[in-house]
Amino acid sequence: MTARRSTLRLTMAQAVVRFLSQQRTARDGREQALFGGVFGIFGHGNVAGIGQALHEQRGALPYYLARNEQAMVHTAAAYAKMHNRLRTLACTSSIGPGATNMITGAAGATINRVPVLLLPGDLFAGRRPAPVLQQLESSHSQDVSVNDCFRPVSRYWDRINRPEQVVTALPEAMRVLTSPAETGAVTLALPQDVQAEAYDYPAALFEPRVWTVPRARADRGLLQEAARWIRESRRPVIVAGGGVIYSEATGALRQLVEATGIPVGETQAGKGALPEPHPLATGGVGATGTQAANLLARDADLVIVAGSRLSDFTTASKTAFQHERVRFISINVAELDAFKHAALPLVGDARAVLDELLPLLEGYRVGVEYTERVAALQAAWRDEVDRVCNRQSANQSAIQSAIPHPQSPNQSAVRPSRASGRPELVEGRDPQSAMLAQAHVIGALQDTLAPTDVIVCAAGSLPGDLHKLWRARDPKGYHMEYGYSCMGYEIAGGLGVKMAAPERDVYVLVGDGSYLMMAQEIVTAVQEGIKITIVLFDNHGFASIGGLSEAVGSGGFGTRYRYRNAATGELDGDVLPVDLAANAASLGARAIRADTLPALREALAATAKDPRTSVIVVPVDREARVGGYDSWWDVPVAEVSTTRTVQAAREAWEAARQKERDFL
Ligand SMILES: Cc1ncc(C[n+]2csc(CCOP(=O)(O)OP(=O)(O)O)c2C)c(N)n1
Ligand SMILES: [Mg+2]
Repeated sequence: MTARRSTLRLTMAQAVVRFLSQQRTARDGREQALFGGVFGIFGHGNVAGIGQALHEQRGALPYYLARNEQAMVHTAAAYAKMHNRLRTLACTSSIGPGATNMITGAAGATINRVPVLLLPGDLFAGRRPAPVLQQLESSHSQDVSVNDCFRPVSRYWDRINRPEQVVTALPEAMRVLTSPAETGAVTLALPQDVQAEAYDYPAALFEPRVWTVPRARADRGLLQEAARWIRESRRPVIVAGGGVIYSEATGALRQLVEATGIPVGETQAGKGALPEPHPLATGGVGATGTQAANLLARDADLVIVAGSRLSDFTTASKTAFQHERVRFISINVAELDAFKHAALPLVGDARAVLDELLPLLEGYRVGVEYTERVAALQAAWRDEVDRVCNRQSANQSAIQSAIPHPQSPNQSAVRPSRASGRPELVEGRDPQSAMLAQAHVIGALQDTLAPTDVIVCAAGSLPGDLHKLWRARDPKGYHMEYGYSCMGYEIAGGLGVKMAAPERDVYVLVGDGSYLMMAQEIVTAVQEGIKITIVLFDNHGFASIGGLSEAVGSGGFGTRYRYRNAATGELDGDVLPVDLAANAASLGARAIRADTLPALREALAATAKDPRTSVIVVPVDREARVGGYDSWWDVPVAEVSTTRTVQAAREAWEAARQKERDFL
């Protein structure tokens, strides 16, 4: 007795849109729609397919028009990150350049382990009109398109050559998107002709479906062994990564550290895992970490890693942990991460594992001497931050004398300001008045913003400065994309954050280089009435890479936004006549220029009350940089060179490299 299967006759694109609108995720009994909408830019590769389906099924999923395909993937990734990976956005593009524009965003999402669904259009599966506009031709195969470039940057990749293939492809795509261990970019390449082709789809495909995001538990025996290791340790530290925040394990982490006295250092993605102020919060750890966290890491005999990929920034290129017999315990949903540094692997959800570890540690607490050391380091660091941010007065010289000399060539970020010798830097300003240092602006923002406000950032010198100086007072208040550190993420990401958390105020902190690379999503924010406040740090080029270039002996070559100088042949002429405030205003934002701290505070107060998206342009001194603290980052220096500074940098690099360790 077989009941006739009920079917729906739809185009493949209509089936995709209908299916996506029915997907939900659940964790801890809380359920939500997986997709908050679809971002897109239409072209001939999707307008008649996905575009037609979205139009016909208006109401199923809201559609947002982006300005650049890369940016819309960043927006989706930021939205997903803000939702602790329980929700995301889909992105539709045309074929060819629209599709390949998404590749950078895909790589960013996959590297950061956040879910995004990408639906690039693809060449005709039927092939008759080939070669079509924008087609990549190959003499060895007709089964090639530019969308094959998505393969290495996607956690799941498929090409839908027949309409019925989505019946099996879509559930697989959802499984990967909602898997905490496997998630990243999921790409379904949709040939232009197949998108418009009809098929009798089983109606069951469009039933509401709930994807439970599990809280996997670690092996019981390994948990007990981990508890033994912790009991044996005298100087344990915790490195908290993004996984702690995604799994909503911040409460469990606090309980565990309060019971044991173990201090916490945070990665960029993990900042806010133990919100400040807390007696055991030591701030960022690693290459851009705080002195407190880095000294504790250096001497630790046991490192408990929770939800971190242990990137080179976190491990200071494998120099952060110098105790002769240091061991690692790693709590992670992904085996790939849990086994790094030959760690005792606790493969599981951060919250579930921390919850189960806690009772096994009953009665254990670190020694009094260690607790006192943590407290002393923390207090010293707090003073240092206040000094660097110059909370009392905006006297620039304080910052330069305050910061100890860097430990390595790559951290030689503090050097005397040459502000007095550069009256041309800001037109119309008194050459004697010191230009703001970035750290002062960060201090002013910290003092002004509410704990639940979100700062969004990704590339340049800001991530390092913020990792050190920012006090994250809320687990979702510090949104840093530092897996890919992709210039251009900032504004697009800020849009995604605000869409995910409309109840919070969102502040995008962006350098002039990143801004010039990708500012156009301001228009999308204006179009949608989504308010973000952008603080634009203008230092006429790349302070970060300029500093790095100086550190490797190349003198900041090619990193300044200045005219080519006919006399020298170099880019060391006058500052370019770019008016960033005028640029922002032209895109529809409210634009304010703030040259001083009082002006900045005034601008922040004005924009807080304003429902519009605003850009506050703050000129900052490129040379007034924040230094490194007992840390290092491995950037190899030229082995042979005729330049003296390069030779010196190479020597210093060879010496510093001796500290790198293998953990086997
Ligand atoms: C897409 C992309 N291209 C290049 C880089 C390398 N890079 C890192 S920081 C940086 C300069 C950023 O300049 P800006 O935004 O002005 O920040 P600043 O360094 O001045 O603080 C560059 C080129 C990158 N991270 N991303
Ligand atoms: Mg800059």
